[in-house]
Amino acid sequence: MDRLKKIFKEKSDELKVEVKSLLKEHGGKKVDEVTLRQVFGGMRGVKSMVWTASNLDAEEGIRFRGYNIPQLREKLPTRSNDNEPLPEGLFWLMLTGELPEADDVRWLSDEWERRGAVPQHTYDLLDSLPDNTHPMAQLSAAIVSMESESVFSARYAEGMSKHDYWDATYEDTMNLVAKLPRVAAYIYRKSFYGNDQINPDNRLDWAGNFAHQLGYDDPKFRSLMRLYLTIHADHEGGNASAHTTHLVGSTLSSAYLALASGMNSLAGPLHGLANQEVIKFIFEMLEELCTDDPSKEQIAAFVQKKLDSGKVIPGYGHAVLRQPDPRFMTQKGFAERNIPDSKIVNVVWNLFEVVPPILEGLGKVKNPWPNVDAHSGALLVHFGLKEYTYYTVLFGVSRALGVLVSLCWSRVLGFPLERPKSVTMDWVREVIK
Ligand code: CMX
Repeated sequence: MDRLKKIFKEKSDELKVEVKSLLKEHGGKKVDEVTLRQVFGGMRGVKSMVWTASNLDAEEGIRFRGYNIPQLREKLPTRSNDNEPLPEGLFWLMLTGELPEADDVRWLSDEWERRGAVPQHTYDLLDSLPDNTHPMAQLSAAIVSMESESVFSARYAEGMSKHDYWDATYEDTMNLVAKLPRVAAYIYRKSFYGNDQINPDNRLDWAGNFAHQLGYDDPKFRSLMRLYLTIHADHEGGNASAHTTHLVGSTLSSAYLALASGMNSLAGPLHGLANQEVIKFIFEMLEELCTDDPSKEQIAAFVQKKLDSGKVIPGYGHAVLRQPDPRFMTQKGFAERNIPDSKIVNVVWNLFEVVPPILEGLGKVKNPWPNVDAHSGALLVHFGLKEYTYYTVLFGVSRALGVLVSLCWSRVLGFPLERPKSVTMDWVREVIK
């Protein structure tokens, strides 16, 4: 048993005992009430699942196993000559609850490198798709095609005991996370660089190697990728990509099928696809105004025009957060430290000043502040990655870390099939009488 799996097993054995006795003694305790507004309104705030890896507070933002993003930047191991955290470290923390040592993270980088080979049929499948297939559809298809490698599905077919589900899911998780950067980079080079593929450089870490395979060897871009793939990894369990992965995984679908479903959910414009929509919005604005340095008045007028035409302002608002997203602020900090004079980044900062009062003025938007997607595209454009239809794939590679860790926890704790209750309009009419 490898060192990470061993720690995970020990931690989960402890938690299993706690959950069992907790449910025995307090299983009937009421923890929530649900209003009709919540039933009609996308189940906002309804407490309905346990998510070990992270927790989202409306005011404070995300904490991973209790650590906020500034603390992660301080405490997670980094690569020499870089200050940004390695996503390997966050994966370790989310899975075990313990901060890893530099040696643990090196081991994990090597382990993912060892497991990273992608089956030829996945490349063949990607090559067979029409050129206009959106990169997120390609990612989803590629992940489904790799299901042929699923340890869980193979062992299940052989009659695996339910006590071993967690082990097979851990193996699938490690293999899938290891393969994702290779597959994602392949999609990028195939879609935008005539299928001119770049071989992995196995001396690099998971994120650095991903940047390299995309074709970007600027050390600052690698640094950005380490930070980017860390901060997008998890946002508790209720967001659409996490919840979808959780729901599909609860049927005992393999990690491959569950993650592909989560990626399909991330691909919607109200969720992860907002990162492409933000930069599209900015490009449209710059083109219409014939400038790369619009004034705040010009930005305000353009934003108002979009709202008047019945559109949302992408990158703004959130279903839970009620403050500027710390993930936005973290990316802003990266830009301030590394590329303070970037024109496109300055447009994002001006939008940050202009958009919130306009949204507040509508009187209905619960959170007028920027979310994670408001900043990421401008950083990528600055480094030359301008193909914005690809942006959500980067988000997806990162999000895989959190949702797959949580799938491991769901399997080890033996969470059952998820099956909430729906109601009819007749029931609603009856209940309000
Ligand atoms: N621009 C314009 N209107 C907005 C808005 C925005 N950015 N955010 C919310 N609103 C509107 C809603 O459309 C809704 O209008 P109606 O009552 O006319 O339908 C009203 O304000 C109330 O919505 P809310 O309760 O504040 O927000 P929700 O929890 O329903 O939705 C979200 C949250 C993110 C879908 C919404 O803010 C939005 O559409 N934002 C733009 C898309 C975006 O950036 N998504 C990425 C989120 C982060 C992520 O998952 O990656």
